[in-house]
Amino acid sequence: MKRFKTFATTAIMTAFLAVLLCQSPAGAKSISLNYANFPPAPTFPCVQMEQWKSEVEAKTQGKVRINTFPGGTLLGARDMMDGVIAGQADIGCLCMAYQPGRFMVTNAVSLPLGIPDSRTGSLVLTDLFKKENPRAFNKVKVLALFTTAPANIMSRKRVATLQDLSGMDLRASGGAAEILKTWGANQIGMPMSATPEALQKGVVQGLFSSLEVMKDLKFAEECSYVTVTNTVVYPFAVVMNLDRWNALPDDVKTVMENLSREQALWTGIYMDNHVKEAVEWSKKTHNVEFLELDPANSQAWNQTLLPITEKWIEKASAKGFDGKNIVDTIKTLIQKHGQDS
Ligand code: DTR
Repeated sequence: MKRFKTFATTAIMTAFLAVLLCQSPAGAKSISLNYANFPPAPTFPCVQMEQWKSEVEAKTQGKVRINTFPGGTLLGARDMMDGVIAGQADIGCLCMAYQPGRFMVTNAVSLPLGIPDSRTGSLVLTDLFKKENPRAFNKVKVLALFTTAPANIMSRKRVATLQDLSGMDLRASGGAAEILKTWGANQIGMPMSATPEALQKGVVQGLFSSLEVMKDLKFAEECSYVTVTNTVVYPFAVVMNLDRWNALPDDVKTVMENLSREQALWTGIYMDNHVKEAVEWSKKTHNVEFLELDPANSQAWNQTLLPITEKWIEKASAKGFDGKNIVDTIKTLIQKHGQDS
């Protein structure tokens, strides 16, 4: 009997503890949200996801739990937006460059307009979104926006001139893809998550992206050369299923909304520092050569890009957007945020 009593007491205590653990200090049940991401865990979209998770869990004092799914385990790169809309994941991180026509306004930050770093890009994108409130996001709640650092050419062969680039199979998406095409490369589109295999199998000879992947995805093992062009950034969005968002208590919504700008800034600064680290690591560990274009050459490369923005304005206007106004807004925001670092 005594034994039974001890057993019963232990069982009751355990059940009580379990209930306590599922409750916030305020007594409400904990809310569990699934967050999908497409690239592998060490890459920056996943690093920012873990940062956001810790911030939300800390700021809601355990009322919200975020379950993270890196590496496309819940949703893949191109399924992200529709998967979140359909509720397959509560939250998802997407690279808008993988669906260029779908995210016309926000993808305008990947025009060659001179965004110097990820910090500036992330703030420009955040403010552009606030001003334009693009209809492409009507079916989701946007939790955060950020961009990569500017793209550079990572390749197996040395690229010093536009002739070297001519016909070379290189991987890029969205705005960056337009640039590679203009420079005469044979641009091949695919998400970053598919690139390691494509490089290993020789499907592509390199890529055009931000340089932190030299370390995070070990591209320095394949690409012995980097041509520094610092051309365009890739924009990202973190979106949430609208029904799940609407069902959140107001205090949780406030925590998430207040985090939006902070997250853009955190990610931008993390990315810029991490690119520097990856460059040093690539030089030291894999002896990668970094080629800086001389000023005359660099001007020639940039000159070829001038029509891209004009063409984009025409295309956007044909689709009913005020293309010129969007470009002017981005330029003003670059000035604003490029200075306040
Ligand atoms: N530049 C885009 C986005 C990108 C840059 N670094 C990473 C790391 C993991 C996923 C995507 C990205 C691209 O090249 O796809």
